[in-house]
Amino acid sequence: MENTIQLEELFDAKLERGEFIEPKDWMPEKYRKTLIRQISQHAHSEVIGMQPEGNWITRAPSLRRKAVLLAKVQDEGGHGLYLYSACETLGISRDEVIQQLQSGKAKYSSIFNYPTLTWADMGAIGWLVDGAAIMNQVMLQRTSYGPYSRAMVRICKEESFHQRQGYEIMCVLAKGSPEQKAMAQDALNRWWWPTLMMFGPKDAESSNSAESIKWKIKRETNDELRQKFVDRTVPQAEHLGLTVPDKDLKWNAERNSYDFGEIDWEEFWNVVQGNGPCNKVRIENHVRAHEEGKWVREAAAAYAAKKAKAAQVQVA
Ligand code: BYC
Repeated sequence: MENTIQLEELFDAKLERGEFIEPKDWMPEKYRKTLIRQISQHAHSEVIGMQPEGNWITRAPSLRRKAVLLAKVQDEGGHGLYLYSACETLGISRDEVIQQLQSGKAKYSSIFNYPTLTWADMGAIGWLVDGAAIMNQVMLQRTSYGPYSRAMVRICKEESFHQRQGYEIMCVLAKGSPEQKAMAQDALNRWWWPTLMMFGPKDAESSNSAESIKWKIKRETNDELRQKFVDRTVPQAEHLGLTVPDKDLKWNAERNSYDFGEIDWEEFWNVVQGNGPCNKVRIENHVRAHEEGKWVREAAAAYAAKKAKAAQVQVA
C-alpha cells in the first residue's frame, strides 16, 4: 500500500511529464478543491452569461441576427453543461455547485454583472468578452486535469466563432451611419475596462495563481493574459476606426507591447463581492429558472430510474 508521500511523488512526476491527471488518479486535496472552485466558477459564468445576451434575442435587428444570437446563447448553455460534468468528476454533485452559486458562496465572472443597454453590446460582448475568454481558455486547453482540458478544446472552437460574430456586428455598426458608429463607440467605452477585469486581480494580488501555476492548472498568469489581450485587441479597434477609452494606452517599442492605464480595482472588487449593477437580478433570474425547471429534472430522474429497473428485470 503506497503512503501519501509516494502518491504525491507519483502525482508530481505525472505533472512533470506533462501527463493529464484523471478522475480516478490520486490527487492532493487542495488540487481537487482548487479545480472544483475554478471549474464551477467557469461553468456558472457560462450559464449566467446567457442572461445579458438573452436579453436581446427578442430585439435582434433581423431574423438572421436573431438566429445567430439564439445559437450563441445556446452554445453558452452547452459550455456550462460540459463544465458542470467535468466538475462532477471531482466528487461534487451538480446540486451542491448550484447551491453554492445561488447562495453567493461561489463566484462567477464579474463581467456578467453589467447591463446590455443597446444592440451594439451584442457586438462588444462577442468581440471583447468572448475574445478575452478565448485568450484565457486557449491556455486552459493544456490544463493538467484531463476532463477540464477536453471540455476546453470543444469550447474554444465555439468561442472563436462567437468572437468573430461579435466583431462582424461591430464592423457593420462602425461602417454604418454616424448614429450606428456612435453606438459602437459607446459599447466599447462601457465594455473595455470590465473586460480587462475578467483576467482577475494583478499577479501580485492573485491569491491562487502561484499554486495553480505550480500544478499546471493555469499555464499563464492573469497579467500575462491581460497584456496579450490588449496587444491583440487594440489593432482590431483601430481597424474599426474606434477609440479605446484609455488615455494612457501607448505602444511601447522596447517591450513590443502596449502600455495601458490602471484598472479601477475598487470597482472590480465591488462587483466580485456582489455589488455590481446586475448581481442581484442575475441570481434572482437563475433561482427562478431553476425552480421552474424542477419538474423537468424530476421527470428525467424518474425516467432514468424506470429504465434502470427494466434493465435489472431483464438481467434477472
Ligand atoms: N470575476 O487568485 P485569483 C464566457 C476571484 S464565460 C469574479 O487570481 P484564480 C462567456 C477568484 O475566483 C468564461 N471573480 O483567482 C459566456 C478568487 O476568488 P476565490 C469565463 C474573480 O482562480 C457567455 C479571487 O478573485 N471564464 O466565456 O487563480 C457569454 C482572486 O483571484 C474574477 C472563466 O471563468 C473575475 N473576473 O484566477 C460570453 C475562466 N477574477 O475563488 C462569454 C476560468 C478573479 O479564491 N477561470 N476572481 O474566492 C479562471 O481562469 C480563473 O479562475 C480566473 C481567476 C483567471 C478568473
